Amino acid sequence: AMEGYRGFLGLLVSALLVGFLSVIFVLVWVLHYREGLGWDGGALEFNWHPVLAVTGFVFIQGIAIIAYRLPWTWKCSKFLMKSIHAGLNAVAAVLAIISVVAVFDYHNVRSIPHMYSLHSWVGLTVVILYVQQLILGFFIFLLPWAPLSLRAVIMPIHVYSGLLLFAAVIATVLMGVTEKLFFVLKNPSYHSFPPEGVFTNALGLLILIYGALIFWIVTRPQWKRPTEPGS
Ligand code: ASC
Repeated sequence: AMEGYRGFLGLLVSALLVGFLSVIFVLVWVLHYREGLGWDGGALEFNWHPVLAVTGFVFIQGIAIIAYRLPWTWKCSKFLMKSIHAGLNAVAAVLAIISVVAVFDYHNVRSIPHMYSLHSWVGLTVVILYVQQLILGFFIFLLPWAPLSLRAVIMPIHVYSGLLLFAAVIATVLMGVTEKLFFVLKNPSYHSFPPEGVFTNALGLLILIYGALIFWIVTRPQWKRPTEPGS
């Protein structure tokens, strides 16, 4: 048991480090290589989009996914842990929505068409389904009214949907990074390996590795929260 715990801690610290580094990288990208941050209808406002997507929709969502796996919380009430899981996902949803608002606002000011790219199709779908997952989870699992039989039917769907959405968010971020680099790296162009291109490629890799670590942690049966009778 102690061995399994040490293995868990090593992976948890690795995941948190890689996730935190992803947030640092996206900040360095917009603050150092791009124009910085602001709410001006221009590039400064657009730059909130990657920052909030990576911070909220990737990093915080990843922590929400593994909330039940933290062994020192296993003595906490199930309701408290559900509240933390729901609360982190709610914060992630709000940041994701603000990140989308920033892009729509930027497109409006610049008269750029909305929703033409694959990134936007998958991304908006994922935001809408994520909010739906949050609302369904709130009413079915957090509030005390739903019968156990309904919870038992919905739980596998909730777990599958949550992991699928997390994977789709990461795929969306990789598409977003790629299209942004092709848009902005003109002189020198992306294909000439400029520092911003290499650095932001590394950001994409970090996000993929973060997803891989979260997915590993959450799929180890031995690291699941012990079930209590009647839950
Ligand atoms: C819950 C809860 C669980 C699941 C389970 C579904 O609300 O705390 O562990 O749903 O009852 O099978």
